[in-house]
Amino acid sequence: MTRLRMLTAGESHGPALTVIVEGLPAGLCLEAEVLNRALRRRQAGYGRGGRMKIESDAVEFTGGVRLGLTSGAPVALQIQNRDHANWLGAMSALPRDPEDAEREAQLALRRVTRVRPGHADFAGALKYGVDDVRDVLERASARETAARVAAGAIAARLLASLGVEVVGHVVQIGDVKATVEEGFWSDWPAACAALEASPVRCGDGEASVAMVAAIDEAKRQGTSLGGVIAVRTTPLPVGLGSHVQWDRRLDGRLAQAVMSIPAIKGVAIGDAFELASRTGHQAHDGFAQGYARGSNRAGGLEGGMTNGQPLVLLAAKKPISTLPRPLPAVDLSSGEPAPAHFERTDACAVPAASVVAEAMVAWVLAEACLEKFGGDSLAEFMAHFEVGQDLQSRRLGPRGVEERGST
Ligand code: EPS
Repeated sequence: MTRLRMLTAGESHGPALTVIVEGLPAGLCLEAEVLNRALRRRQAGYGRGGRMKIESDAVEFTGGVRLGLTSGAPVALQIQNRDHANWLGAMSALPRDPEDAEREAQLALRRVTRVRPGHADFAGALKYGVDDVRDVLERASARETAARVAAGAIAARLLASLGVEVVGHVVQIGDVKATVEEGFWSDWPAACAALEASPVRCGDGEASVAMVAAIDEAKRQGTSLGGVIAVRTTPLPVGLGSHVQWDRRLDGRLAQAVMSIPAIKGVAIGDAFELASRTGHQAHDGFAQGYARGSNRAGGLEGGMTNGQPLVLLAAKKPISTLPRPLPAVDLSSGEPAPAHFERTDACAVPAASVVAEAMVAWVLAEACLEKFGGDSLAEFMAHFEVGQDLQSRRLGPRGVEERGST
């Protein structure tokens, strides 16, 4: 059993999203406002649709936190769906009542049978044997990622106690590519502030403007845009993950977590696909001076373990498949051709997805840190971390620590 577990529940237009996080040490400071800040960042980003004008995501702790601190018990929280008020009849847990004409009318209004290509609708309806695709789409909706961002913010809190920070940002929307030089990260707080100030969470001001224009154009055309997300951390402790077994390798675990975000179709670590066409001499990060490296092409991972460099992960997000100008599809109730279902959508959710990817990376890293350092209380966890750092420092000597940089 993994040390840290997360379960989410809830439908997009149901009463609330629920999250349970189990395995946290006791004594971790958790304030709702810290999680709410992360939720607001997920709601923002140019290109979001009508739903985000209705919601004002905020958590309510219902277990595991007392007087602002974790107790070691499972942390449970809820995020209300404000839009649920408009879906009371259609999303009620009560059994159908054929005599309730008003509710039957609401159910008919919200019934979906025209499947959206690219979404879970077709496969989900066949797999679960449902006539109303709403049974599938309500849970497949990217609304679920609000729950993950809340859990990720808890993970980030744990990482912060070790001096580790994680941030997600956007490096491409449609065909507009950003240029973010390595020097951008030399001042971490300034870099993060620049990302928050961009309407699309992009570190390249010129590209941000072009991305906004591209989103406007996509909206005009009734279509949507995808893009490329990057997640970056401050230097990580050496040795998170392991080379000894396939399911302990951190690169695989990170890829699984990030690939599980709706619409993410590819994950790359470091220079990844570019490495494929380079020679070995051009692909690896030589020890330039003592333990110092002149580059980070490996993206901070070697042999499935962190190597003390910042983690750099990229993720490709396909355009949202709910389209104002619908794709040709099929009506499952008749088998006849019909345009895909459309209610409303986001022209571009790449900035939001970068916040979700940040949450998932923070989650996997927190899990790996808990695995390596253990501890039932935060004090114990931090003490184990200090001992580990101390042992590694003694092994490398003062020069090694200086050259490798400390976390
Ligand atoms: C989302 C909530 C959804 C969409 C979007 C993401 O709200 P609704 O379905 O009420 O419009 O805005 O999800 C999708 C477009 C999708 O295809 O899943 C959210 O909270 O992020």
